[in-house]
Amino acid sequence: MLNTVISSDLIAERNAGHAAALEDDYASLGRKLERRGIAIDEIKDRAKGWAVAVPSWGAGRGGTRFAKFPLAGEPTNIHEKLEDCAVIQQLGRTTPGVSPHFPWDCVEDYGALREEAGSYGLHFDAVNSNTFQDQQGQAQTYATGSLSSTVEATRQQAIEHNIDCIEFGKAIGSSRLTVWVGDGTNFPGQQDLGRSFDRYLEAAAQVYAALPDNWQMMLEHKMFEPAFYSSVISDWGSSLMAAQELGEKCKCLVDLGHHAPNVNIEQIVARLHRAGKLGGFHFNDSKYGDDDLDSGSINPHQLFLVFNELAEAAANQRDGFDPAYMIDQSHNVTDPIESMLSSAEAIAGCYVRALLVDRKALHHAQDNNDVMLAFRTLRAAYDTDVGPILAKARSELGGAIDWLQVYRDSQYRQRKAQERKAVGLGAGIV
Ligand SMILES: [Mn+2]
Repeated sequence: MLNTVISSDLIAERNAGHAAALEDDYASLGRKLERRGIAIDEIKDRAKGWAVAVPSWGAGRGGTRFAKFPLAGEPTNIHEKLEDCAVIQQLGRTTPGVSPHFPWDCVEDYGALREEAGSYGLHFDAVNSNTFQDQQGQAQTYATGSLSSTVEATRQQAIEHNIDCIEFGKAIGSSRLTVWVGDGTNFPGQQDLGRSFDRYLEAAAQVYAALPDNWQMMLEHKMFEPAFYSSVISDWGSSLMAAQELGEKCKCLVDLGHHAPNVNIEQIVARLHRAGKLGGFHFNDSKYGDDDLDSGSINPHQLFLVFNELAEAAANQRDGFDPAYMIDQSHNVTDPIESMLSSAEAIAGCYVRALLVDRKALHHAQDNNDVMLAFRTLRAAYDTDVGPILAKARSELGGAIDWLQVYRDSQYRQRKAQERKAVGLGAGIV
């Protein structure tokens, strides 16, 4: 029996109030799709199988380097984060995976933590290492670099931390390690751009060597921040070079916010797939830089185009095509549970829209250089309101048709504000 955090009766009761309208909308959309040769139930069933992981750190309020405004009742440890992730999964039914972060989520007993997640119907996804900040009592500082540090002892400390993360991950049932380093420089001349990459590769190879056979190492690139002149793994080119050099089990992770403005991310996705190196995603959205805004809140069309490339990739698979999908965003002004439910829905919506693309017609138009027909074929899928498909999939899995209504009616956050200890003020964004 699963530990349900939100009353199943409340979900069923609220769903009953929306059932007739949903059936009407679903039937109407079904007729529309049928005219396009698409069986709506098949799409809905695929939506039911879709999943995107949530980050444990996303359950708390984010912040900027200026300030963080805490939320009453936000989680203060991994156990409370899991409880919040359980709410997201119970209402939305697309987020059974939780991606932990170490040392933030370190515990004494990882076997027990795995069971705790399982009691909510959750499992652990990729584990994330942290060599971008110093911890209490740490021997070496990461102030001027970690895996690429000029100091041998610092590189060694960063290697050992990543290997520890693999061990924690093994105990909680994970099989992927995501490595993002904040290494870089703020001044021209501060470090040699070539030699810092060499040092990174040499250290990362030692982490790679510790990977179990069935594991994958995902390299996350980021153009800037915390370094503002140069970053060691700054772009998909550096990431691909490193992944190719490290070996077969190493792939690239695409965080949507970690590119220069206006970069064609969907093309990067296609290129990485071509190289057999598309490891996974961190979904979020941005307007100016790495703003870590909610997925699909600014540019839903770009998100759809990424999923269109993923649909093409799935149809033209290369060795080991199995990207890890995860949300990675900073919820500075919303309740993180609401943001992640909204984001998971936006992401699933783009996945479903990509399934609706008439690929035969698209490829035919492309091959014949019928530009407008190719564009309109793609746009027809994007313009389709897939809300009824997502709501139907959710409700059939026991989730909430109107998750925002049920969440607010449950008074979950207000209850947690009474039970949980207050979070301190401070800055912090990842
Ligand atoms: Mn990320």
